[in-house]
Amino acid sequence: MLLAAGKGERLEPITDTRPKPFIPILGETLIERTLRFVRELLQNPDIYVIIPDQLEKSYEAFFYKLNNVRFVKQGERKGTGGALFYVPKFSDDILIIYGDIYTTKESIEAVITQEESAILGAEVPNPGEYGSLMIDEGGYLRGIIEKSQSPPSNLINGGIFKVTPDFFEFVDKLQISSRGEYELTDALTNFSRRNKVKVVRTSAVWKDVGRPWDIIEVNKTELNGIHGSVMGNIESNVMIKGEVVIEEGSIVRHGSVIEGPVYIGKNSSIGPNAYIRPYTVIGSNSKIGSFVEVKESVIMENTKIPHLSYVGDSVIAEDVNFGAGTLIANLRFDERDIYVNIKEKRLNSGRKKLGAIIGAHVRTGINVSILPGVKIGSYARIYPGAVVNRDVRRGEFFGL
Ligand code: TTP
Repeated sequence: MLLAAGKGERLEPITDTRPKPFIPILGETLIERTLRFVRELLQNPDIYVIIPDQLEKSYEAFFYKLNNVRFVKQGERKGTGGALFYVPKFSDDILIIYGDIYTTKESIEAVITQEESAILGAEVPNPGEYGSLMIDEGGYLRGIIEKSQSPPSNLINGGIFKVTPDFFEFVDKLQISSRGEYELTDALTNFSRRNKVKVVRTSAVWKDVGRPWDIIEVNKTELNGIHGSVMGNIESNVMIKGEVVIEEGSIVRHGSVIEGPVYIGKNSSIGPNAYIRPYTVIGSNSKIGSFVEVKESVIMENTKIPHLSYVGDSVIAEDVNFGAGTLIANLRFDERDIYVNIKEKRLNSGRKKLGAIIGAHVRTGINVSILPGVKIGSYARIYPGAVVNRDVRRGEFFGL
């Protein structure tokens, strides 16, 4: 059972046009990657994907492309526990996975292969920011404490659980929490008082993809594991160094330099004379044109950056078009950490290098400059020559 009905507000403007689990991880999406692991680990599982009740057209297009899954719409009851009110009752064990978790296949396997109910405990340096796990001497769950100043362990709720069908009795009894949601973790805490829930510890890579720069980081992790393979067409006088994947139908035109690890999706065009630096992911049907430099960025499908641009440490959603000479700054003069506005708060990204977060269908005119940590809402238009020094709202015409 995959939970995919969250709002993903912290990931806006990227989640304005795509559900959070459809964040690209190289050529796949987060949810496709998890589904692939589950199908490799279990024989013919029944897979339920919990999706929002009201689906925008752009969301429908993503969800309904998933094959061999059953969709369950989450009605009005909010929260991770709220999602479970809408699923049918089962008589088998149930594996529940949050749709926004990036981890290894081995972490999922470690939960699945437990004889008894189990929860993944992910080791993180900052457990107080998550639901931290109270664990007894035998290694069993005693409870989950949300966002505690003195977390009981450095293991947190890893968003992967295996439970017996009677877990749903505890879901049915859920009360609304102080933050106005029905919390799956409350049901688990109550379930763990009557049932043994093994804590499966993992120190493997684990991340909930919640903030825009997480998109860069999880892709970076994935890129560290790739083996180069070139299926596309490479013109003469192109230099490719390190591990670079270039999918079918793509072309790298003469004079371009690609320094891996880099992933280039299907039917994209690079160059002539483009410079693609490490930890770049370019989606399918995109174009990176002449004298364009891209570094440590995730550029989604159908996006065109055709002439004379610099893109560093940025996330650019689908169907964006940059005017010639659009430049993204990724470093402050004082070299301090870059902050980003997230749900009305200014959050430290922890990165000294961070460019822009640009929503789908944005158009920039020629010679636009975009400052570090800026978010540009989907469908916005940026007037030629503008200096984008603040966040731009969805559909706004900036710089006139
Ligand atoms: P969260 O990350 O807690 O919530 P969210 O996805 O709404 O993100 P944000 O805080 O940025 O708005 O959700 C954890 C997982 O549970 C995630 O995969 C989405 C899923 N979920 C539901 O299916 N239904 C819900 O009502 C909520 C809140 C989350």
